[in-house]
Amino acid sequence: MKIDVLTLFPAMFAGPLDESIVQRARENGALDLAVHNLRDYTHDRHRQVDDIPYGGGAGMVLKPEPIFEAVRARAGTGPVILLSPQGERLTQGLVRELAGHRDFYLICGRYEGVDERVGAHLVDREVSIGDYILTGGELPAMVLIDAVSRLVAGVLGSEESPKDESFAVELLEYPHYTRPAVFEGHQVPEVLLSGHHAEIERWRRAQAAERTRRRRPDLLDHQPKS
Ligand code: 4FV
Repeated sequence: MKIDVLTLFPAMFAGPLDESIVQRARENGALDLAVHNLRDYTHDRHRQVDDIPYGGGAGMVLKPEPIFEAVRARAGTGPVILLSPQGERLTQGLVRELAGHRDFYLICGRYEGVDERVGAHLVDREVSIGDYILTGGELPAMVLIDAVSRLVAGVLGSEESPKDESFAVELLEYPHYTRPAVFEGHQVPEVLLSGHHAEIERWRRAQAAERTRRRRPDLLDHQPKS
């Protein structure tokens, strides 16, 4: 999986994507991450990437030219994605879809946002990680990269399994427990110590459904009526 990222702050990607699972995926070639500096696609001596908004108002807007030039210089053919609060919400379903591509290109906004012609004439999708305003699209891009990389073949080792986790069946996950069986007087549910795998499976499904009903009833709206 090849992922390209266009950003004004390439250094932000050093660190979060250099540890644990994502780092291992980059080392074993399952994931090829290329971070591009937007300023490298400017040609004036001030390396200008933003300008004042037409129609007035506070803040600055990222100019279209460097972004169009950067994307047009890419090698990949996968979807071009702009991270923005105006985008479709990132869900495990969308993560699964993106993990099916051989490559994709992420654009990180900054300041008040990017010129509207980027969304209208350059990108395939706009994606939001949630209804709140961040200082930039870099953290959303890292969230998306982390979520997608887990589903890329050869990324998760045996100790991690994307098999029956939350949202795979659009339900919240069942409770997890590990040793000790009693901690500060709090006992692990007997059924999990029973070794009866069918009963454990039944208990886990019931817990996942109950927890979803209580905490995220909205998720049940999307469930296919059985
Ligand atoms: C965001 C989000 C987000 C908006 C203005 C960057 C900021 C600044 N991106 N999901 N929520 N972006 O807040 O994706 O340009």
